[in-house]
Amino acid sequence: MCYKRYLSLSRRKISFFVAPLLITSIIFIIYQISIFVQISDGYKKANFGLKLVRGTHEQQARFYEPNSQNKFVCIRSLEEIDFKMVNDDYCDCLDGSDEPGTSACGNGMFFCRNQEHFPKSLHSSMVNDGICDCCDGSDEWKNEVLLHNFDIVLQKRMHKYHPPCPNVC
Ligand SMILES: [Ca+2]
Ligand SMILES: [Ca+2]
Repeated sequence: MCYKRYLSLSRRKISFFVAPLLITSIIFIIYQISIFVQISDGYKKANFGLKLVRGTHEQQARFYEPNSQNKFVCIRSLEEIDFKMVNDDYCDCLDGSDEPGTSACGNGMFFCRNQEHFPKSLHSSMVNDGICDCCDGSDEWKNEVLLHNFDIVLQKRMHKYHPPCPNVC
């Protein structure tokens, strides 16, 4: 009789402690799932929903959106130019930021995404120069073939390819 009473009492004690713990755990798990969903949505938007200007990094996307007057503000030199002058193959900004995807500016940089490999930045003079410098071939987007290309055996030996780029990383 005494043992049964003890058992009943300890079950009540256990349920007194377990029930809040269980409820807290469930709330914690739901909270974690909601955070995971928010992060994965943000990741999808950052990587797939964003239309990036050629030659730019995701973190630069906010600079490459037209302002309310449809202007582009040069990132460091701060001139305002028409947004259509971005990547028009003519250097308009003193800092070269309006031509991230061409070789027009002597001080520009081109960003290769090299998806699933290491991304890298190139000097803009390497854009469309007839040599695949990004391993995803994105720097040779014009696919211009030079008149005096090396044969493919020599290209493989030097690990330097001409367009169309074989996308070898
Ligand atoms: Ca321009
Ligand atoms: Ca190149």
